[in-house]
Amino acid sequence: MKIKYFEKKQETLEFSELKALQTNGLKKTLQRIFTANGFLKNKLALSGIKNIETIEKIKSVSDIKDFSFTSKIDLVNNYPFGLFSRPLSDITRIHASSGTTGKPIIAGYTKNDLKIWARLMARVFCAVGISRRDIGQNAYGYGLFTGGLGFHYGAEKIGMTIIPMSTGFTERQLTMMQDIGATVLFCTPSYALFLSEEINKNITDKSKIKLKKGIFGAEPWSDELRKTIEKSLNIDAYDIYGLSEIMGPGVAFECLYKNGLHINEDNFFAEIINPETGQVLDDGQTGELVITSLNREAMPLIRFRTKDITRLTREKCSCGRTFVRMDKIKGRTDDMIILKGVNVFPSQIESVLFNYEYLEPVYIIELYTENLLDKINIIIEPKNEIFNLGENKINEISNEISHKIYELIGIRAKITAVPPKTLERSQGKAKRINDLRKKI
Ligand code: DLL
Repeated sequence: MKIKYFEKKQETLEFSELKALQTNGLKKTLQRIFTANGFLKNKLALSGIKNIETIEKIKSVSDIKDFSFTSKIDLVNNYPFGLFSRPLSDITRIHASSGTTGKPIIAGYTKNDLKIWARLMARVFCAVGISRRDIGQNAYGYGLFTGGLGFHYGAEKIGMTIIPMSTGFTERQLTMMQDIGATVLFCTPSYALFLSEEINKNITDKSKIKLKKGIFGAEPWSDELRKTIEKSLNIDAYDIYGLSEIMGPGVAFECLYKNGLHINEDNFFAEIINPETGQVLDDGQTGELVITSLNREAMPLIRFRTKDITRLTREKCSCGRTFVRMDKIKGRTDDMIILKGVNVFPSQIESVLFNYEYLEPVYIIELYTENLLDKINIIIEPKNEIFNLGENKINEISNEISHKIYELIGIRAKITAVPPKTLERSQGKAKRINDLRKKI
């Protein structure tokens, strides 16, 4: 495998060099927050940072474990600019996210923040072997969502040809893909899947599709979905992670080895905590990812609780990057389903369903109440050839799937099969859960 880096020195730092850099970044970040004199400064006071001298005394970035967390609710309560550490005149761009709670949050960037973001995205492209000779079809949404512009400026940084498609207009996506000859695709995994269905349905001469790779993220997706996308588009698919509060896409990324996502640790300090107690967990233990930004100017955040569930490993990666790796995100604490004491993430159900070749790779998890008990109904779409075999066959496969889910995950689920192409295909982040439970 040919390993490429955008910034080899930073991406392969020795552990001690990295820690020194992070400690320095943390101190600068705290000074920025302190000088800005806003909501976050008051929060720092609760963590014992009452003056500049206490910041100077910090010995190591891991001293941060005694600081209090920042949460999405802090951003919501201080909407729109309360967490900015710079005056509006220094802010070059605004992004926003409505997130899962529906309440908006605003993210601000200085000119320098945007420069760093483009560099970190350039690292992502180099890590998966994308170069200036590639043509990128960018089907992430352009606008307030960080996906479109985040990918766009990273692509320009390495000098590839970028097609700013944004999301939707699927027919036009296919036309441009063929006419311009896109070699790489950027979008959510669920949209990649939809595009692959449309390509296979509408384009008979597959030689017109030049795609080789795709970088997909912004929502949880299983390795089984990766395999499905790779097979149907005949490409290599890589995962990318990020969130508006911290920057956008490019916080963490997969390399050619597809063996966990490298966190851009010279810019972000990552911890895993027990989401219930807030206690820091060791590498290898699964919990909630907490991120501290080390270089952000406009909106630096200390110990931001992402609600994303993963674990970290420092085992050496064959690509030579020394940045810590996180597992593919298992799900969000918000999306965790608790049924009769069993904790389940949609991605676990997905990993069972997508093993069945006779199912379309789409599903909805419906939660409902029956006789005061929470129940789960998984809506699946068998492929045409199976669906047409009639009720007995549908019952047979439904029982088989229900049994497999019980065996692997430990929950008894009702399975409902609907005719092919019934379920909505997603163009952005897929909505997997439909919660019909009666709230008491
Ligand atoms: O989704 C940023 C992004 C754009 C990432 C394009 C990757 C590609 P938000 O809209 O603020 O930002 O949503 C952030 O999305 O906390 C996760 O729950 C989820 N998420 C993002 N990437 C992944 C991923 C963008 N690779 C929230 N796997 C995060 C699983 C992801 N979940």
